[in-house]
Amino acid sequence: MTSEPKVAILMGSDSDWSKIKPAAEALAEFGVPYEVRVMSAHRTPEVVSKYAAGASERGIRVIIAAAGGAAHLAGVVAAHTVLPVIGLPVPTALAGGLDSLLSMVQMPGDIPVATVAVGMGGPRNAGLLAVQILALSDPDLQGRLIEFRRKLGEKIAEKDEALRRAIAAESES
Ligand code: RP5
Repeated sequence: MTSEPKVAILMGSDSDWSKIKPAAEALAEFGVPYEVRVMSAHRTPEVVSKYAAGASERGIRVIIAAAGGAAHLAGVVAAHTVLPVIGLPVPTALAGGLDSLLSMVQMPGDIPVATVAVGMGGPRNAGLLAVQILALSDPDLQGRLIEFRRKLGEKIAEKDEALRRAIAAESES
């Protein structure tokens, strides 16, 4: 993106990207500038601490941190900044990513990480949650979120109607 990034999407490995891309797509949908970086709490700990400590000064307002397995990235990032950190657990071969989820969600008191779902809507929700945080101080963005929810309501109402019609047609035949 060309304008200064407001959200950072960090991931422990480039192998995570294909699984977390919907986070970036949600940010793009709302026109929020973001940057994407690969850095690891275990393989490149100095890079992570330096990045997290300097993120606020660079204009980053929310950090999304994705990792799988022994998923410490979000916690380590949160330890080095007071910016809100959204933890995005990456699915793995072990019980669908339960290892990632538990590694990320069980933070000790005082250092919060707002962890979203592993798989399913998790990556998209990470992006949307970042948008909602930014919208607290951006009325335009808030308006776009309200419009998004309105359209969502319409879509669900259409699906409700279509399903009820299909069931009624089935029972008549
Ligand atoms: C974690 O280890 C990464 O976030 C990734 O989910 C997992 C495996 O990484 P690779 O071995 O594929 O690089 O740190």
